[in-house]
Amino acid sequence: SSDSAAPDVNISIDALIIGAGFGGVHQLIHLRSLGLSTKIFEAGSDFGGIWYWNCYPGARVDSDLPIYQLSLPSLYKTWNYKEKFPGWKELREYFHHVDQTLDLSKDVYFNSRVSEAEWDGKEDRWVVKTEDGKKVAKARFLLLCTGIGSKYYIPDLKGLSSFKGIMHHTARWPQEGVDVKGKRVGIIGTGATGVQVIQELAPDVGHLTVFQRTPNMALPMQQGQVTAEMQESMKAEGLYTTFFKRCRQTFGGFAYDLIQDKSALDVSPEERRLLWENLFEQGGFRFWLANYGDMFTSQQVNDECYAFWRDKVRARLNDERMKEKLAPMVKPHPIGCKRPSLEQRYYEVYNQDNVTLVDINETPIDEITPKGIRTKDGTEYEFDILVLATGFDIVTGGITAIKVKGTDGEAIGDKWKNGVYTYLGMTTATYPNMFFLYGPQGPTSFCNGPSCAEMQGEWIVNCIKHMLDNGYSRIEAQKEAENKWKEYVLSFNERTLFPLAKSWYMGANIPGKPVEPLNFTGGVPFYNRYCNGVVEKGYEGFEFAKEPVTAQG
Ligand code: NA7
Repeated sequence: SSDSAAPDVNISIDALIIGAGFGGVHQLIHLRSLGLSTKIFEAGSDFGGIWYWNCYPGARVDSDLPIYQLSLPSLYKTWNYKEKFPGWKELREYFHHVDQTLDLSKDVYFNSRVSEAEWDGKEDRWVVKTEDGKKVAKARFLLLCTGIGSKYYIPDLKGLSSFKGIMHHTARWPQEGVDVKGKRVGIIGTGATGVQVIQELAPDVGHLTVFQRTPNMALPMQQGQVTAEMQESMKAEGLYTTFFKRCRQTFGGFAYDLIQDKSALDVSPEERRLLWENLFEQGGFRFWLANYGDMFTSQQVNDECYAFWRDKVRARLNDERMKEKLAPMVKPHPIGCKRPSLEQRYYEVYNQDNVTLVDINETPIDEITPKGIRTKDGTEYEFDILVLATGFDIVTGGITAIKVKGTDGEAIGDKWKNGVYTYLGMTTATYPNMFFLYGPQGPTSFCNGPSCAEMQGEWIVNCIKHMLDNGYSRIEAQKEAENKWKEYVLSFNERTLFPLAKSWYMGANIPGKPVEPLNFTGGVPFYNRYCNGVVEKGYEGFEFAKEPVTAQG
């Protein structure tokens, strides 16, 4: 018999981490080194974070070798990737390597989705509970390492539950896979995920119908196989440490950087063109994050970048209608201001006879039927499988999905209902001893994941060390400090073209979500300098205490 009132696990520890992806794993490793008793509650049944959940066909990281890994020598010295841009299976193997090397599993509770956390001001402790009521942790520090994509989003489409075929959101793709061979497949969404699924499935399916709302300005990935020998010789030459260091100096935390010392318009059209050809040839995010920086601030430069991209794409398409749908003559939004996907054979898919592209601006989806999708013009498309690649309540959704209650008992989702407030993108006022990695108002969404997890993670670990060294039991961000940070985030963003695109960067992908910049768009070096400056000024904007407030009163 089960007693639902008594939790199976009831622990009292120094630090509780939510999430076992890059952020959570980094925190576990380093908080353990500080001598803190630390545990992770992870919703999935394995390590990997987004690479646990995102196991849809073609799921793959957009960061190229060797930077998509932690920079700890004990980890990278004993690990080699097989692909330049590794897929989800290889990334899971990487996490198993990290686990085996550093013996992490013993501190992780899997299948443990956290539903609430409450601050206990009498003891300066967080009380954290899992959804099933089976686990409770009392911890001095709470680390939210829930990533940007832990809360997936399904639009409220009429008749959705009536569909009789197989239907999955990409973030909940069955771990064992789905047989698509020869099937009629429909897919809604052409974001980073949609592009990957479409190019992966197209060769195998019977017929593929893509429902597109906004064309993705996808860039050439230039995928490749990589050998262990090549990686070992890079390590022997000390190149890995150079790469890891470089990632902290560049706008996007990648090994390449924006050109900031001149405008694209300062050089001749020929010189610009040569650079762009080169960026395309090298692939990855280079056309986005190694381009002229004023692509993000000048419409004229952005127009030229768009025209270059558009002509490249059109040259790969046979059909005039497809050209106009996938790479319109008139730019629908500034290029680079919605997240570009990296593609391998995406555009060639649309030259296949068994592929249909439905522009839902032209013919909106009317309803989901038992057999498929009916559009407003009366056409019914029939499917065996329906794929929802409709994205996430991104950046904030993973945090607000948990009922985190701070000093005034307010849930964080309520505090952020009309807009996000954080200090440095890592803390928020009235939530003492709570830190988040990869959260809103940080540089995360333009940043190579592990680089960002390490930069923010180290700042947090050093902050906690500062508290231990000084005998503090509590740290709290001040309201004025978070207001100032918000102004800073807004002022950077206002100087860019980002507000002109209806994107998840602006919270605009979820109906009803406040439209505001969810990221710090000043880039990694600015961000690091600011955060380090706060430390140099004695943790300016934070208040510390040595005992619980109530005990003092
Ligand atoms: P995204 O980038 O948010 O893409 C979601 C896609 O779904 C996008 O093409 C949307 O069109 C489309 N969408 C969303 N709602 C609807 C409705 N109601 N009807 C039709 N189409 C819709 O999510 P991804 O999973 O691709 O990528 C998420 C990020 O995770 C990625 O950028 C990486 O950083 C990692 P829209 O463009 O809004 O017109």
